[in-house]
Amino acid sequence: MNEVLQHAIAQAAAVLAGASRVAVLTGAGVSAESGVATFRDAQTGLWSHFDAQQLASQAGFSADPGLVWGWYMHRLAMVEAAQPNPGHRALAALAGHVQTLTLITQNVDDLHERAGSQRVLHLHGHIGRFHCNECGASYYLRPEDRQASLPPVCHLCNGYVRPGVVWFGEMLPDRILDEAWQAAERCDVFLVAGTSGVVYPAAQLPVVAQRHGACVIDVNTEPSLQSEYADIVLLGPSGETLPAVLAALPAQSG
Ligand code: BJW
Ligand code: ZN
Repeated sequence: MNEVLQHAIAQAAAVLAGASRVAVLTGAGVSAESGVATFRDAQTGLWSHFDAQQLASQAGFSADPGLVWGWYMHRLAMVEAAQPNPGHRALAALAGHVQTLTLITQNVDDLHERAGSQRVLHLHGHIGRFHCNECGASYYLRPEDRQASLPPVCHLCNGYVRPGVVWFGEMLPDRILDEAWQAAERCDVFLVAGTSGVVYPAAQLPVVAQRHGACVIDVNTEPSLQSEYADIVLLGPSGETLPAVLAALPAQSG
């Protein structure tokens, strides 16, 4: 670990140790070390000819429901095979060091929960939940649906069943977004990890936090849109930098 990163880790630990309210926003990069492809890297192999932004949309689903269904089944299998990594575990443990920690994620996987985080605000939904695209009725996935060339059909309205995620152009779940917004407005420290920061309204949250006086920490393997304005930038994999921040917290904090 280089000196610049070590210094940034010490700075991050110092501000977290002095904070009562912490909000965390995670993105796909936090699950990358668990083997889940990041969103903008999700078009590997079989999927390399498709545009993820087009697949994750109502227009993409209408144009080719079987293609979009297959993409989600492929990604669901990837999530199910994955295990939480030290970054997820460090964030779960961080909750024990501060008075209030609000964990907000754009990820549709459940790796934060499996790492022990208690309540996770999923801005973009869940890849393992399903509902009818037309009438909203909930569905469980049957084993035979996984390999099917078309999505299952709703027995109430004949619409296609889709994953319970938020596509481009769709509204985020109201209450979850409100809660995330309030946490951003009220926190002392806003930690952003593993997100490119290109997707709104999630990308607005650290900006809101900083405008309300919070210290913004950005964790990413590459400079991101947040690192342009963050107060502290940790340039390195979250599975290494987040445990290092946790280890640098004074034992008596919280
Ligand atoms: C590591 C690492 C390691 C790698 N350690 N780091 C304002 C301005 C402009 C546009 C808009 C706006 N407001 C709304 C919009 C439109 C749109 C939008 O944002 N478009 C932009 C692309 C321009 N937003 C919406 O449509 C949202 N809805 C909405 O606003 O409704 C109201 C409305 C409707 C209509 C018109 C106007 C308003 C909905 C957004 C839903 C996003 N959904 C997706 C798909 C979910 C389902 C699925 O997974 O398939 O969510 S898109 C995709 O991007 C997914 C992700 O959650 C999201 C963010 O991606 P993320 O997590 O940042 O991943 P990557 O891959 O981009 O980045 C990974 C990062 O990790 C990289 O930086 C790496 O370097 C890093 N990394 N390894 C640390 N080990
Ligand atoms: Zn239906």
